[in-house]
Amino acid sequence: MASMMGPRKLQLAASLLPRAAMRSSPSASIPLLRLSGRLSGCPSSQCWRGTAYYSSGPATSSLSHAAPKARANIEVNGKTYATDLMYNVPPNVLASTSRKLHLQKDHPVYITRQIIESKFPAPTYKYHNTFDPVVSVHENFDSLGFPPDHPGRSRSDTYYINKDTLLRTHTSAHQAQLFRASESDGFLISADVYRRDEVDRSHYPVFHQMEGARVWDREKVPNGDIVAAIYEDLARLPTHDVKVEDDSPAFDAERNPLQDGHHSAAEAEAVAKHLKRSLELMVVEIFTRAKAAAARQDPDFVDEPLRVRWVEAYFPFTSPSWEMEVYYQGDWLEVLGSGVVKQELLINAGVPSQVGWAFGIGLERIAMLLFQIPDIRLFWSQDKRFISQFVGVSDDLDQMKRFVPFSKYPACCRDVAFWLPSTSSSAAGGGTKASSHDFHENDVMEVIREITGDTVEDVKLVDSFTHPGTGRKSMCYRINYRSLVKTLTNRETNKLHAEVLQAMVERLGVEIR
Ligand code: FA5
Ligand code: MG
Repeated sequence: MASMMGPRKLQLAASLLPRAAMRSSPSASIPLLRLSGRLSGCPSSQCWRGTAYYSSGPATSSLSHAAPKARANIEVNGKTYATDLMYNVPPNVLASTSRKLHLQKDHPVYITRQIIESKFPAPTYKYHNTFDPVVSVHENFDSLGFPPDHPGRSRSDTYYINKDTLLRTHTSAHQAQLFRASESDGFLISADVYRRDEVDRSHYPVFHQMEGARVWDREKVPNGDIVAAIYEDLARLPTHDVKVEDDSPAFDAERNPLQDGHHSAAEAEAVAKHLKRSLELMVVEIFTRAKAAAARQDPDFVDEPLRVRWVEAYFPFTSPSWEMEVYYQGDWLEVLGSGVVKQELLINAGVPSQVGWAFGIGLERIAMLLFQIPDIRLFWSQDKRFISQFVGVSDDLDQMKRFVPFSKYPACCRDVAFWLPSTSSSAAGGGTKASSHDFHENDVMEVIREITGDTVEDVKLVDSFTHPGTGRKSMCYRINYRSLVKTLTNRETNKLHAEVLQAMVERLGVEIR
């Protein structure tokens, strides 16, 4: 999935998880399976895909082979929507719209939201936790200044209900409406968001984000002095003693520009300082709680100092922009995107005299760190062994404990090698230019998710080449089958894999090798 920013490499999965979780156990021996053409064990070094990227090419409007069968009407949260040829929401994703993990008391996503909310107190910040996941293309993209050819708009990245309506890909989709309503100086939104994406332990087609924003009004602050008003508010925020690395200048004319004609340098700098301190206080709270939980469970726990840094970023709806990264088990992990709100957004929302900041953070990503949860599929588990570990925490955050993994079941790897339809080229994975009959890696991921539910831990491209004579492209993906709830027999794995192969032939038009 395209991140909601510009064409930059994403820093993902590998840095996210406890080291132990990144080691897969060697797979059981695998009998020969006729259909797959290729078999292999699953050496641990190959079973983890640490990075993902998306093509920075134009969005494609082609209708992929992977489109679920069109249905005239669908229902989401009690409302009916008419579908059209853009419809591409598979049943399992549609069903997730009713789960709302961020509203389930004692769920780790709920607890993470609670901790973040505690650092952005009412009434300055008003909380919005029940916005509908179905939004317009305008809300999700246009209102935020996404260019028409931004890859995030494509059907290979985004779940469309119809040409004008989609499942929100980020909580920023609600920024404009809240700026327009102007009910409070600040707001927090938590919500489920949807992205067509790869399959691995840190990606799921549904995850949760929290959006925050804070504005000041030139017409309401004393003497119209925004800078003085912001510094006064900054002085009221607590301080912290975590060392934060922040080498970049407040703005940079080329890389991270000030909004000329809208903000003075002093204003942008004041907004940035308030934004950064507010978010640092939040992350300090999260990690202080995570360490306290670890120390309660493990008397030998060694407390390492928290390291946080700010790096320049790009989003169509903020400038200058930054990401916060946290040093975690040997790697820098991106936890949030943020910046000074684009003035066009505030002008279009009818509040031109306001100036402010906004941020967006991934709740699962934080919850995985907070509770040491090794696999994102677990958040969706209704298994008592998962849910029971968090009971009572919402009412008393000091009871928080790290997740104790229940037994891990063996993995079974199967490869699927295939020729692409001769008219296709590939986008993502292969990284070549998209054609009108686009093959996209996300289509493979989605077929696998639809057929196997949550029994696949990850899928990765292990080989691709173009035949020198025919020019046809071959790809090979390794599917790592591992149930969260039981040991899969070879027979069960083979049956699932055969169904995956059949669906790929039927839906993607590939030819199995
Ligand atoms: C956004 O979604 C922007 N809307 C954030 C923003 C809001 C910027 C307001 C400026 C102002 P991005 O795609 O990078 O940006 O996602 C933001 C955060 O969501 C990431 O830092 C990460 O914590 C989380 N996130 C993104 N993709 C995933 C994923 N596939 N799985 C888990 N968490 C994710
Ligand atoms: Mg990002």
